[in-house]
Amino acid sequence: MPLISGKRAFLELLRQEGIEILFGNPGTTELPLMDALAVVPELRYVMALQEAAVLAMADGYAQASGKLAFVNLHIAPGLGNAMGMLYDALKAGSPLLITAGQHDQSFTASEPILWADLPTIARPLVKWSAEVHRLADLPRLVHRAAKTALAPPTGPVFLSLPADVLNAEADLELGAPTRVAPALRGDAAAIAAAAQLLAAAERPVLIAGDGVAKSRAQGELAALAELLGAPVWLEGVPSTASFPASHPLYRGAMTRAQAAIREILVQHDVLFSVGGDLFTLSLPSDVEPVPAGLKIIHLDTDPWEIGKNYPTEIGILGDPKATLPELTAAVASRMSALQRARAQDRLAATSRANAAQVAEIKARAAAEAGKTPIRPLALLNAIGEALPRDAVVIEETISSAPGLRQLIRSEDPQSFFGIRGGGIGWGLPAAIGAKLAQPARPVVALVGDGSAMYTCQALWTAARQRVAVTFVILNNRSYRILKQRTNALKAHAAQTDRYVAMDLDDPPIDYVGLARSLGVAAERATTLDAAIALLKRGLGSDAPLLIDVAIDPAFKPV
Ligand SMILES: Cc1ncc(C[n+]2csc(CCOP(=O)(O)OP(=O)(O)O)c2C)c(N)n1
Ligand SMILES: [Mg+2]
Repeated sequence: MPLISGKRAFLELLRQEGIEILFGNPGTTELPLMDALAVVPELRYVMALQEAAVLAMADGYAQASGKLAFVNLHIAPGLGNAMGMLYDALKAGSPLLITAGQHDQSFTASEPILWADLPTIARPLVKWSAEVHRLADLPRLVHRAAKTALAPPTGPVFLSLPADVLNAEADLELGAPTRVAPALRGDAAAIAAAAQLLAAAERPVLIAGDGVAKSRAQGELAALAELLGAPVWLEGVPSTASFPASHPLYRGAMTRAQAAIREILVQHDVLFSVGGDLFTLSLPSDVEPVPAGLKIIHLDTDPWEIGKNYPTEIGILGDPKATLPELTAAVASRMSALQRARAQDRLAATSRANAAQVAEIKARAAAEAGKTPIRPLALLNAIGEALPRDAVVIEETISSAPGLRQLIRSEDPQSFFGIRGGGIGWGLPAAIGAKLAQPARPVVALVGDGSAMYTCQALWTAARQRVAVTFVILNNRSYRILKQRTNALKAHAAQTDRYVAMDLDDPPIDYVGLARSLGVAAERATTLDAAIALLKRGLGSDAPLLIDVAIDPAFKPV
């Protein structure tokens, strides 16, 4: 073996692991890596100007590609800046290999500037967190990190890279990547028991979690849903298109309010969750969302999610795509002619309910289409009608979201990604990552004005890297969701009509000027027609475009 430096070995290990893009923001402790990159032009460095933007960009790339994404951050403050977006990536189960430069180990006892114990900072938000102490360990730890991020349930991992490890030279055996085969088929006895319960169910309901899109199991889930005539809800804060929105059994996203969840579930006798979080709630309530007597079956790649909150009759550890066909066949073989006839009745009834719901939302959107300022529902409807079939939508619309999962197409499993963790600022950079992952598809980001300001630096990266995303800012000049929620408290703010720290109108933020200053073309739209004309221009362009859409700031229920 010839001598190799740690920094060159590290880049070679990344190439072995299939990494093509490095998302990062450099500082002194990353200079060994930046130096090595000078002679490895095949690895593309995508720089973002704040670490929150770096991390969410890599998250969007990982989710939209299904592949491992690589991040390099600048020691303690860089990792700190990335933590909010790391939380979102953890909740989305994004396979990220996150690294940060660390000081030379001979030096850290003196507590030099920027130093902190990095693995301890990252640990609560990653699957595995470690520091590489010797060059000899580098190959083993990089391969372990990549393997761990991609092993089901997928998620972020963290490695701290001291400068002395990267600068050292050694005869190094680089080893090779390992992958845990993901298509785990669930336990046969449990599948048989689940089939028994589902075949006999009189009013079954299905929940499609993000795990369905991740395992590309939409078709397999649809086959079961059609056999059972069961409505399919997306999980409470869905970040993917886990069930095609055009399917007659599609019911949209489950709510986050206990009483509303209960209202849905009391209509059913068996609930089958495929990879869904039961339930992603928003505020405490005395109402128990799961009615007594509802039998729960749960299939998931993550044993933690099975029976996490509610006793579960049958818990199956397995991959949806690998497991559902066997389950569906077992259900089919157990259903009597009468049960099949009842399932067909349910299918027809649910299809009617679904069609009526979509028609009702579309009618409301049409009634609002002529109003000024632009109503969010009318905007969503117009965008939904204008988007091409192959569009990829990145969603962070916050209070403008109601109706979105009915009005915006989300068909194939890579057509839609939404903010999963709730830490805002994700959308702009995630859209850039998604477009880097899927360059052939048009990518549209729908982002609230408040959310956009957390990571607006990401626009510079879109310009710099020529990433043709169309950014639509839903600009109500406020944190409207917080006003809605404060108003609903029916207390001081509602009585005095004072909403502290929720307005973005004085001074108003000039998103057009902001985008242009970062190299991204931008226009403001105050009518629906202008917004849609600009959207079409963006979709047809090979450069990024930001559209600042003035939408209605009204927040009180009418
Ligand atoms: C990192 C982070 N900081 C603060 C919040 C609290 N928060 C939730 S929604 C919101 C306002 C969102 O405003 P905008 O994007 O304009 O959407 P709108 O409510 O107006 O529809 C804030 C500040 C959060 N969720 N995450
Ligand atoms: Mg807003």
